[in-house]
Amino acid sequence: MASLQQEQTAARAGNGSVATATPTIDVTNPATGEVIAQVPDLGREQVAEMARLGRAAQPGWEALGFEGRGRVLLRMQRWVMDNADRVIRTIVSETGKTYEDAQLAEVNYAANAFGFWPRNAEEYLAEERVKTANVMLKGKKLVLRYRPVGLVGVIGPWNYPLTNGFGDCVPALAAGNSVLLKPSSVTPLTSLLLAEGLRECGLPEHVLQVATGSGGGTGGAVIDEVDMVMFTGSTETGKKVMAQAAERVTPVSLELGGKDPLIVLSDADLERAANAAAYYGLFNTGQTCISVERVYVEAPVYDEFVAKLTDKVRGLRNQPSTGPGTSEVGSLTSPPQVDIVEQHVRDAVDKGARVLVGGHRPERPGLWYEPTVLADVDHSMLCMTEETFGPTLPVMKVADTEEAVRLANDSPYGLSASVFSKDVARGEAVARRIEAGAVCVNDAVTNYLALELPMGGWKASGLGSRHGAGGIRKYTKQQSLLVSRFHTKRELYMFPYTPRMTRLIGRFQKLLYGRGKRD
Ligand code: TXE
Repeated sequence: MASLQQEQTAARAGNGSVATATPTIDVTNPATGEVIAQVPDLGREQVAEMARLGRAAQPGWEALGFEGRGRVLLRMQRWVMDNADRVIRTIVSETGKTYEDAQLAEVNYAANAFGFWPRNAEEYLAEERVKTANVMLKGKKLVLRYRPVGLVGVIGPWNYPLTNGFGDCVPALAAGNSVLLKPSSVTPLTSLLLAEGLRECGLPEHVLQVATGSGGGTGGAVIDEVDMVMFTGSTETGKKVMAQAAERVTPVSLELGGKDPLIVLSDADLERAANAAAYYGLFNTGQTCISVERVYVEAPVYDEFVAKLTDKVRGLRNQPSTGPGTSEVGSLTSPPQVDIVEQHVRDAVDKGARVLVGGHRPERPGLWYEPTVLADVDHSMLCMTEETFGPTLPVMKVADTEEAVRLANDSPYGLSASVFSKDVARGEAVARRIEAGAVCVNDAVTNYLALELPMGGWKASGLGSRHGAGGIRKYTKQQSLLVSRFHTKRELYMFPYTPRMTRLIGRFQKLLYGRGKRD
């Protein structure tokens, strides 16, 4: 059951307005099946009140400037490190992931983000003086500036409650916005704990509020209240979010599903490729938007690669993580995931795939599925075409590079991909042909750690991007200024129109645009 601190945090998330009548949602530890806390399931009126408070707090936060806001966020970087073990254990308790998955892909990311955004926000959002080649505007001052949108709504998923929910709040705050964060109803505790941390670090009241509750209910109410929506989740829900946001012409940034391919060329370092496939396919129990979801291997090295991969996956401990170094692959996090994984494996086997390791639900409480390698798969199978989001690695033999590229691109998704070859120039040439927002050569996933490098999906994988200049500018509205400093009382083209002036303007246009050799 909820600790006193959790109950208090939950109550405060609703600004103390959580009446006893507010319905609650159980939070379950998916590794054990035990209910560990309850949080309020906030309704429309409560979300509207939070939005009002967030809007009221925003101008004061913006007025602190980059330096004042940066001080709070940088203090939070230290807080995350000082409280790392507590944060990790909270994440592990509500996601079922391993200690290391929470440490590396969540705490590490958050600590980095709480330093990166305050250090770079000012430069990314600096006013720009713009020069124009248009002679009609000579002498005028042109400026591009960025203003915070006001109130940002962040709707987060359950696979990375810190990185992909809370992590998106950091650039929004650095830009001077207030934020309403709607964490997944499956994993709200991490967001509540981090919000508590930000308050301890001096974030003014109501600048960041956590609206716990259901997707369509609380999440839908958030969409209707905010000035911009950052959503991470499934493509199906992303479309609904986009449609609802369209009602008020609210901008959205969407990070959606993926079916990321890993290509092993015949000249690859097979040891590295197999280690990378095992790790980047199975860390976080395969529940990473950019995890390796399918593998294509050129025929001459297929058997050797599959043998290496199978060996590595067979040695993995798939059990509850009770502390550092106690398990490699944790439980799944969201209840429907086990059924999806089971369905994909069964479908593959029914159509002729071989299970080389794994392939079952272990007999224990909680949401478990064994790390699984599937060989002899093809594109008639769900495991190669639909997002599995679980601990499976389907490996397909391809005749050559052309077939690998064609199949890698044969997907409605285009989030990321990776290519392995000892010939890095060849690897890079293949990478450039993949239809995805990010492609790694002799690596996978790690592009996500470079906060300077934009990360966003093509096709059904999303809209907009995280990281880089675009990762903070999306939380702002652009304003262009034109200031006319030296001018006459009347421009020549202004009223009244006369035949002489119209002819003169025509001649002037020909002089400007009608001369010169073209080809
Ligand atoms: O996510 P949803 P689900 C994929 C993965 C998984 C599938 C479904 O394949 O099997 O999505 O997961 C909130 N208005 N990814 O159903 O529904 C919801 O409460 C507003 C990939 O659990 O997309 C949660 O906070 N909000 C992904 C968030 O949306 C709504 C990570 C995401 O939930 C809403 C997770 C609505 N109508 C799953 N309905 C990635 N890209 O990393 C739900 N929500």
